[in-house]
Amino acid sequence: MTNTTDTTHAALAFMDIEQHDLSNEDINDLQHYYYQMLLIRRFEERTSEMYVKAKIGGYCHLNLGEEATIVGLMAALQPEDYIYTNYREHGYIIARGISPGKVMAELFGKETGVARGRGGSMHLFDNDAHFMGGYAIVGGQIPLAVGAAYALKYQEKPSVVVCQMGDATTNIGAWHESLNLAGLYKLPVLFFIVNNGYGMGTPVSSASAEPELYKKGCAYRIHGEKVNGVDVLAVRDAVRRLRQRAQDAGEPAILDVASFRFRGHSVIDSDRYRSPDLIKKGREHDPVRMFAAQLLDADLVSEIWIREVAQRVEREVQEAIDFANSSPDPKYEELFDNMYATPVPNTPGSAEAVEAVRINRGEA
Ligand SMILES: Cc1ncc(C[n+]2csc(CCOP(=O)(O)OP(=O)(O)O)c2C)c(N)n1
Ligand SMILES: [Mg+2]
Repeated sequence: MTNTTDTTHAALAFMDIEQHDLSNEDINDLQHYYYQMLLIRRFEERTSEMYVKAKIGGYCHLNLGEEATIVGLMAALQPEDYIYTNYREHGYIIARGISPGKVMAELFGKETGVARGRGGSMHLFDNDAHFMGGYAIVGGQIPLAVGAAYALKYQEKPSVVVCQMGDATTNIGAWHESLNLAGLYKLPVLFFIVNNGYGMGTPVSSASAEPELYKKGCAYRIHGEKVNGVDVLAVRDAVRRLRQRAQDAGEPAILDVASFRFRGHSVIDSDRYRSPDLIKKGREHDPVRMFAAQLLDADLVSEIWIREVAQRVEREVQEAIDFANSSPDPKYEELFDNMYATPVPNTPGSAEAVEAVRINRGEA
């Protein structure tokens, strides 16, 4: 049987783009998808550069190659919907409309960041945008997303929850417990699996007894589908349909989104477990370039327009970096504020903790 689950050459064939009929599409939407994908691409490329310059500390995972997956998902959501993600989430919050400057500032650990510099790359959050984070513990977001879907159903609100996660996360116990409750209570939640074929260096087929991930809800009677994550319109349409179903019928669903990660797991992974040939062929499935070709073929944009978007994006990402660079660090006197919602006995108070920081910095 052909294995289309790991990122193999066969899986890449599944990522060939369909020829869509674009005549019924709103051209402004299509142009906006292209702009957002390019913005995420350049944001991530520059993020990688900023990491090497030590402007960003800690872990950092990029969305390079997954731009169509992200923009397709976000294009199908409504403002009232809620989004929970894993740690590979920079592009999602940008596609949700948060300014790249606030995101870059968060990566730099600055006070002007989306989590006031306390979260960093893996904990992006914006309450107003219903962007509920950014979780570094694999699968940590899943029970929370299902809980939120339960709350929405209980309150009879019409919105849905998207739980973005990676392929390897389908092997975590919390997913199965969460699927059970989502199936049992018919919760409006969409499990959006970004299937880039690997959990760090481990391919799907070495980690999952059922390598066709969209089937993993069958024990809980949860519907699943697979879609080409390189094709922004295919992702958008699949999410729209499953979102509507979740809203109307309270039917949860799994969407297995075949994607290709252009680089290693994180910025410090040298990606030796994938063959150079596979990486080269995978990068040929470039969602940004392929969408540009579609728009040009259909005469919906010109080469000049493509160049202008590139210039605009270049400028906006540079502005984001400048904003992050010139923003203040959080005050270290406040670093221990907001750690707990309510007072907790035997934890150091802010004053003692600040004193410890002063001693560490040689200021005491
Ligand atoms: C509970 C837990 N176990 C292990 C890790 C280490 N870890 C971080 S990311 C990762 C792989 C997850 O892969 P996947 O779900 O496919 O997401 P991707 O990184 O490919 O987007 C692992 C094992 C962790 N953060 N949390
Ligand atoms: Mg993965």
